[in-house]
Amino acid sequence: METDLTTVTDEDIKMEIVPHQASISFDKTFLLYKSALDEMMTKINILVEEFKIMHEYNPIEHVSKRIKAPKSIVKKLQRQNHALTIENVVSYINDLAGIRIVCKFRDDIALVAALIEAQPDIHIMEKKDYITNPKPSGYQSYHMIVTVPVALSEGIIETKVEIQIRTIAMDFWASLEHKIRYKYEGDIPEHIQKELYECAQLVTFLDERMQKLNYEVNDTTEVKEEVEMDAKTRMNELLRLFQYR
Ligand code: 0O2
Repeated sequence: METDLTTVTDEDIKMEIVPHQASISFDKTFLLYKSALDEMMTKINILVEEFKIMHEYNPIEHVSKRIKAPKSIVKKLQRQNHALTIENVVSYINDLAGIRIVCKFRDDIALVAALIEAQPDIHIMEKKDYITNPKPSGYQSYHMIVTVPVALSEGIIETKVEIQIRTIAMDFWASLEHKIRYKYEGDIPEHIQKELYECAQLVTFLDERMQKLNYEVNDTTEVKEEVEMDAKTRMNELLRLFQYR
């Protein structure tokens, strides 16, 4: 039996779903996604710690996680013309569990994405490169939809997580644009859209300049020698691949 979510409010989706006796329990579904976030965060933290020890450098500035707000879940399903059921939430909402990784420099994004991709138990479902191809709004970010195994009593459940990777400057732009979009309920006046688009171009300019400056002040030869010395490790393979630093 499918769960009818038509009466769901943004106040408390849970209170609305539970009385309909879901075939997939609401509590269990959200436990699954929360656990997937925890699993993914642990993996990212280990990668960062390992990278710091090996290369005395942390490509990640900060990481945040969130479970999508009920109101946004309902809006997205309605926009996609899907019935408001918990089954459709699981099938069609790819970003129910979301992680945002903010990096210092533009080149760090490819490095972090490759480190995640190299995890043997992470399955990559989809990649969207809005850095090479920014959205018409000017939005820049690298998106991955992955599945991460979550061990429940009945077995392993591969659970979807959306990972957004971007620079500090891209994140600054996206958070302000998001606020503006919300204020105008998606219908941003044309002159503000234009201003935002120009700011996005400044973000690209700033990221490129900062990246260049970073290359200039860091001695890259030391890292290259280190990479060649320990060519067998996966991490250094990745460093070579992305010509890091
Ligand atoms: P919220 O409130 O951030 O959660 P999919 O998720 O793949 O099924 P979609 O929407 O085509 O469908 O995916 P896409 O384009 O990869 O965008 C997913 C998320 O990226 C959005 O989630 C935003 O977080 C972010 N995003 C995409 N475009 C923009 C943009 O122009 N400006 C800003 N600030 N963020 C953007 P939601 O669900 O739209 O919103």
